[in-house]
Amino acid sequence: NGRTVDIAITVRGSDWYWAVCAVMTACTFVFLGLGMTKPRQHRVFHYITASITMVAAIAYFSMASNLGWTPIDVEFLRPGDPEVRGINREIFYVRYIDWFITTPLLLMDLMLTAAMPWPTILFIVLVDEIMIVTGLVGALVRSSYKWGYFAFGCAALAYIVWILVWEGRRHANALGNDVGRCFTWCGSLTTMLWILYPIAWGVCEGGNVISPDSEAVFYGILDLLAKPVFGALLIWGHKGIDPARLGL
Ligand code: RET
Repeated sequence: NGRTVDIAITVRGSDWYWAVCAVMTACTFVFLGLGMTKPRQHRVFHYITASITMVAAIAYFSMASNLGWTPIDVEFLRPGDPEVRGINREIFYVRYIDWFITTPLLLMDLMLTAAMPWPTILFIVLVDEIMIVTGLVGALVRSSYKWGYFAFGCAALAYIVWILVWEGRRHANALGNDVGRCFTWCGSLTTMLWILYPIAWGVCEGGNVISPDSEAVFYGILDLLAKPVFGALLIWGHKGIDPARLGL
């Protein structure tokens, strides 16, 4: 008669997921609509940014519908004791599918703004994908090896932050005041927010310190700032900038 302890099946949490889904959907249409007012050659950043909120809208649709998650054992009360199987937590793997698509696009927004060389763009996207995949694998691993994956992910993030705050800023400032200002605003927002994601992971998927309802709020606020608010700031910042100046 093994006993399984289930925790935190969200009820009210779903409303919040629907609300974020609605915001992401609305922003997708706004970003695309703003793009339609411009000639095709001037729509690069509208298309990239709208794709980001579009993917997020679908991910939030999944989570609001209580899909895209799997139960993972996070605590063993008495390891090896067949009487107690442990405590499991709902791990939303759909977040990582979202991030795998959207974080490279967010970096493309920033790297293209700074007119970075293609080899750097390619490499930062690859490192970003490593960061997301290590986060996913770490979230699914039951043992404390999960923190090994977490460490690899943090190393990847450190590289990304270094490229953004050092190389990126230098490149953007060389392109003029307007480009420099746009990159500094959007790059700083990104740097501050992205550092909070591993902290959220540590107290949710990693350490199981806060409940899945709190996780929904934590990641939700981060996602709203990192996608729609970031996107609005970026598109606004590009208002007076001719993409031809960035080699686009
Ligand atoms: C993980 C865990 C492994 C270590 C690190 C992580 C960082 C994740 C980040 C995610 C950013 C997501 C964004 C989503 C858009 O809305 C995978 C949590 C460093 C930085 C910007």
